Amino acid sequence: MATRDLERFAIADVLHFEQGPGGLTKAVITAQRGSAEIYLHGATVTHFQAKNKPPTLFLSKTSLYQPAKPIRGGIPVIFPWFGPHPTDKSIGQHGVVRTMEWEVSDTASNDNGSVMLELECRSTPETLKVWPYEFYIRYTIVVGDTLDLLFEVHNPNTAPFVFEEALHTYFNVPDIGKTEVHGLAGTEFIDKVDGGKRKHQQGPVVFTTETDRVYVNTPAVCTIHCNDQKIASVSKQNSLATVVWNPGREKGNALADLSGDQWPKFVCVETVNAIDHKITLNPGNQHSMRCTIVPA
Ligand code: TA6
Repeated sequence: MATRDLERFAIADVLHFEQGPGGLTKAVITAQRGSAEIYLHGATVTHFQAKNKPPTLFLSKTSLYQPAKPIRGGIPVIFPWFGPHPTDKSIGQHGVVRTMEWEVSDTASNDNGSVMLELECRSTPETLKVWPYEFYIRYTIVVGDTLDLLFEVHNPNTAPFVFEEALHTYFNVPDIGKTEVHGLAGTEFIDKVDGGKRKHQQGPVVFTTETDRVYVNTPAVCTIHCNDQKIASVSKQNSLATVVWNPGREKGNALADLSGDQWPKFVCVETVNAIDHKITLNPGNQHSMRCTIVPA
């Protein structure tokens, strides 16, 4: 989106656009109650900090900022498939929209001191080659005491389509070894580091090694704790899967855009519809998934 087209969405003293690393455009929000940065590349929120609180989101120091690569950290957006491509493993994982250039469609400064940025993204000839449906997505980000994310998928085709979606949120934690995720006790999960076996969670999720799990039937609030202190909560609507991920030392350091022993500094707790909870969307309909992140 050309800079001159973006200027009409700027809000004096509250929201402006600037170029970040790699020349990628980002929205910089300094609302009364919180600040944020959002790249149009992938609609990736890379920073959120409520007033008088520490930054909530982890962003890798070695992230790439290149048009073909997702940003490592913050909240990459995943659609229309989660994990490997449904039929062709040679196509990259986690869909197409996390590396697309999104358009700004609206901005607003709200009476309660929060600021709204609305982004949109449509299928292109390139996306149709790897996923044969037209789509339209509107993503509304509200920055205040909390970070509120509304992800709306529309089906403009004449046939239904089936999709997966995720807000792949990386949370800052002081030490993954002392981190716990509460809110999933008693639920079933697919253990991706143990051949996809289905297991049951007992107590909070703790991290002693690589952890990559898809919790199914989990609409409830999750809270992240470290050193017995609450860090943040994640509540959601119309999301039935929760993914919890930390790559551990070996895999973390093997990822060039995460290397340098950064792996103990984050946990992903992701708002998802995938695997058991794929969404079938009829022509002309829309599906909305919402996530609200509340720093402690
Ligand atoms: O959400 C967890 C996960 O699917 C893991 O399996 C891991 O691969 C991670 O996402 C990161 O994927 P990425 O493609 O961003 O390297």
